[in-house]
Amino acid sequence: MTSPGENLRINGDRLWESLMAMAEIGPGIAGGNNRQTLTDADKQGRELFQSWCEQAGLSMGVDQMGTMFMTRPGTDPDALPVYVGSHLDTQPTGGKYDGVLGVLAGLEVVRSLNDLNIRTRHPIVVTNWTNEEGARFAPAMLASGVFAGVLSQDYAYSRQDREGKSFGEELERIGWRGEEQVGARKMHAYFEYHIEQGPILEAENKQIGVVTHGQGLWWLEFTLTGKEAHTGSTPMKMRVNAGLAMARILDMVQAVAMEHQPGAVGGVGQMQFSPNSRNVLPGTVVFTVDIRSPELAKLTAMRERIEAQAQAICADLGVDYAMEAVGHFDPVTFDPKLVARVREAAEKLGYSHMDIVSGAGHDACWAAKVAPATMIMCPCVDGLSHNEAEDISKEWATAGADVLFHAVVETAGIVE
Ligand code: HGY
Ligand code: MN
Ligand code: MN
Repeated sequence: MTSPGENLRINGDRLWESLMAMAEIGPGIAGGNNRQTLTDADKQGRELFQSWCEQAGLSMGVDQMGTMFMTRPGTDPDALPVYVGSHLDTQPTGGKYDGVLGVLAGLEVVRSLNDLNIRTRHPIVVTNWTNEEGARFAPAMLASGVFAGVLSQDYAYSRQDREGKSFGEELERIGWRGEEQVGARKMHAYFEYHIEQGPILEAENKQIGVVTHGQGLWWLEFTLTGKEAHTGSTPMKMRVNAGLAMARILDMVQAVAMEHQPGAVGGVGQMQFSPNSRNVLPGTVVFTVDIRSPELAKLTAMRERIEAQAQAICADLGVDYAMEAVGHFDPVTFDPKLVARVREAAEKLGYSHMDIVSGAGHDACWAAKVAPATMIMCPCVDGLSHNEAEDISKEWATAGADVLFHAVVETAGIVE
């Protein structure tokens, strides 16, 4: 005798079609996506997602950070909702699946519940968090950080992109500043399904990542000030070379991360030279160091070492040094009960699985501060992400969404 919901499966073809349709919006130049937060492409993606949700009978709420909450009612009006979500915004050269898979798999869970005419006690809320990537407006996970009460809404609204446009202005411009107070919503539980964005699951030939923890992160933005001068006629001993200081800091960050192995990473993805002219030594160099570890002690030690050595490098070269932490969260332990539920769902469905620590940051890392939260992961080809060539199979996408379906429904409670 099977228990209710024993054989729940989502419609993998429908999920895949939705992923491909969303990928049409904000196309990249190499097969991926450039649907950066609060751009017209993001607006288009939101509208498409909203239309799909309304076709599935969901009602929409939007908070003052633009986060979209799409609700399927439960039978118990007093029961807190089960949230399931991720993000639709992408990197400038992002893939089709990072974030999008989790939002559209959440919608697929609702579509499948509708097909099967299943009612749940707790409502289910499919969520699209604003600005998870932090590519246009640092830090990453901005809206979920405000929702969790870690970042202020004023700070978030003040964040500027490289053209000097602010988050608040751009949110108004695309017409997605909602009325709801951010963080007023209370969650019974939060689930996020996401591609691994790393090589482990594929290498271990596992279909499901049971995510037990998320590594912690610092984003340290350095502003180094040298002296603009001619690259040809300025003698070497007269140079105040901010570019050289940056190069030595980058090399030092690599060394510090390698000294803290295993379980530590460090690098730089973004830098700006000014005036950025071929034959002018830079006046200023701005770049962000991204360091991460699942171990808080290692993360703290790396930050301290990098700050001390960067100051010494700049002093040695006569370069002026300033540093601002523009992103941070401690390592996260996801809710053991929900983690066990994900593991049991994978087991019951016959999917191979392994416990894993998330290398990337996710909105679940902030949601975990205000509710029991956990994640599910699927493999991605060569572990590649934040690259337009990011790729997954329909089978991988479907398996993880099936596990999400079981975990969400078991948490929301089926009503006979
Ligand atoms: O930076 C991160 O880990 C995420 O992709 N925003
Ligand atoms: Mn993501
Ligand atoms: Mn990402």
